[in-house]
Amino acid sequence: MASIAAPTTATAPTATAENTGIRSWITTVDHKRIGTLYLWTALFFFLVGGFEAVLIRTQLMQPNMGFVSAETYNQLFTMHGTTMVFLAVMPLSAAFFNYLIPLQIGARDVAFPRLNAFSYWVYLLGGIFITLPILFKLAPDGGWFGYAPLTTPRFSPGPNIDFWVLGLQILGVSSLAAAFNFITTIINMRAPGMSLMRMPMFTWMSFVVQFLLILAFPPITVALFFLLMDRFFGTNFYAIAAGADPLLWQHLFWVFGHPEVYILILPAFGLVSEVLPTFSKKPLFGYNVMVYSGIMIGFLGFGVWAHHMFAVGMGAVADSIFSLMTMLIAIPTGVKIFNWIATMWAGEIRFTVPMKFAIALIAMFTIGGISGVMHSSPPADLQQTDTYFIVAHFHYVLFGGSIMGIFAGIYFYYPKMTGRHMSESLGNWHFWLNFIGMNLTFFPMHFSGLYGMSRRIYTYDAGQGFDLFNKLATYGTYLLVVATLIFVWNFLRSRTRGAVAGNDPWGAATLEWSIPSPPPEYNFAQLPEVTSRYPLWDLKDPKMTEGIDHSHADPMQITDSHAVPVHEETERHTAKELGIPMPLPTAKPLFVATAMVVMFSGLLFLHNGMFAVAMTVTIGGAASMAIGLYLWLTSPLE
Ligand code: HEM
Ligand SMILES: [Cu+2]
Repeated sequence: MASIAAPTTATAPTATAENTGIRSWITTVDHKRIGTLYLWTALFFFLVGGFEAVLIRTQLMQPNMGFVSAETYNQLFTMHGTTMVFLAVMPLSAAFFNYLIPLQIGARDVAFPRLNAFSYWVYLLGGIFITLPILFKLAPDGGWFGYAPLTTPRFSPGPNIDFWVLGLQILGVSSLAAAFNFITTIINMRAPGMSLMRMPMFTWMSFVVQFLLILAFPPITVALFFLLMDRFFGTNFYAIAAGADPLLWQHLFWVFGHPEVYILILPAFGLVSEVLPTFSKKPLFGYNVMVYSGIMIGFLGFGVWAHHMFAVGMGAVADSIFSLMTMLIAIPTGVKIFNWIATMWAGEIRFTVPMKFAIALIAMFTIGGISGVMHSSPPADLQQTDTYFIVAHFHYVLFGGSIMGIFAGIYFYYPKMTGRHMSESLGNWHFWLNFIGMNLTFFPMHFSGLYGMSRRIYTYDAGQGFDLFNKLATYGTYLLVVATLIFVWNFLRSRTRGAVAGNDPWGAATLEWSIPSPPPEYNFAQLPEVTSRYPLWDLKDPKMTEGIDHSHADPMQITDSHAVPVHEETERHTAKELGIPMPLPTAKPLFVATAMVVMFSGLLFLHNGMFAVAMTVTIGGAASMAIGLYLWLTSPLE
């Protein structure tokens, strides 16, 4: 089967002389540790969102089930969608941004390490804030896209939607801060010689995603702010009776919402673009075109939002334009799929677990992409919209695409992050059960949808043609539960029991594999000067890239006096021994994040007539935040 070159007898990797207590995690500003925190937290929320899905599918297993009430069901699908999008997939991508971008570009950390810690803490606290209410049956219940006026106080008087509005507002701060940080990092901190067109494809796709984040979050921030004003201060932004435009929310939300789906998928595209060349022993086919198609997807992604609104009656002109734009975006996406296949073509393929997940992404995402093109046609969409056909479609892209790509990334980078491999045999069990379970869950939904089953209904009558498909989908979900448990076991156990991995266990091409696993705190003892897109292949096996254009320069011509040629570093030191200045650990970002969440939570009291309490908490939070920021910004970095 898969060839793993790792000797199992070598000594176990030890964390260097670094402190590993809980305090060190709370005060860390190291991008690798923050990436690890993101990974664990997001996997936890993935399990929460998955558990909600299991409850949903159990309720839908048979006609007329009474497993949960209609109101609980509303909360379950809303929180399932919200959790998977904002608390699982986005932060799983963020885990890789954090861990990998500095390593791939040959940097010692991100541009603003403390801001990075702040992003994580805001995410964690915002995630807890929006998730806890479900334990009290007070969770948001207006769907993951929270359509106003349904979510205005007139139609949703309880506190449920308050948690959603405030929670998303909080999470948006985290995403924006992180995006500015990564843009600055990628622009300013690349190792000498690492031109833009030599960057690894994961870094490239992440770069595009950061621009999507900073351009897509402002519209939803405005939309949420209006809703917040309507809910807490009695304004009428979304009150139809007072003259509001009933489509205002939908436009603002989907101007964010469609780019958001590319925010969810492009990082996974980036990850498989690292995995496929490694296990095909061939450079990525059409690197330049891959870059341009990623940028193109990002641009076009802002011009298709109203395909979510064909059913609202926008008129023939608008429908036609948005329909055409949507069909156009299939082109750069198709280009990527062809290029991945061409990368594997005639390659020396090794079917490792990450490779299987990467291939599964290509196949499953293509199915979701094709049903997407189907509903880019307004007459077809009018039949499909709000049915299970749509649910089938977006799970093929989100589960079959994002989640498959992220699993490929986890199996691929686990040895780099921990110094040990995950078990291949458990990984294979996970892969196959996951693959079969996913198709069994979501493929039948195409049929129940075309038979007319609406999404977001908590039960249905027998004999409408949906029964069999629902039963299959629920069995598929139970298979996914087994698959996920195997993954969790493998993930936890391999930290201490997995086969030891060296610097470069898979024979990969990029800089992150030139340093020890797990990487020392300072990443690179000496900054490498990059002379090619595939520096490690040039170093170890130049034949692999011979005759292939990969913006290659003479590796002996070092132009930067601080840099050394790319080489393998096998020794592990502390930053102190090497005299490398490291940013000081600090809990101030955590303090500021907490103060900000307290500030937002204060508003919740307004609805219970506790004006004084609300103002005290909100103003207290704001003041603590200001003080925290002052202390943070005036304390020395190193
Ligand atoms: C673990 C396996 C999963 C199962 C069994 C599952 C099942 C479902 C079902 C049955 C619904 C429809 C609920 C309804 O309309 O009444 C749904 C909605 C949704 N799911 Fe999943 N899902 C899974 C994973 C995911 C993942 C990985 C994502 C995203 C990354 C995701 C995102 C969503 C979203 C955004 C909705 C829409 C929620 C709404 O209508 O407001 N799901 N899921
Ligand atoms: Cu869209």
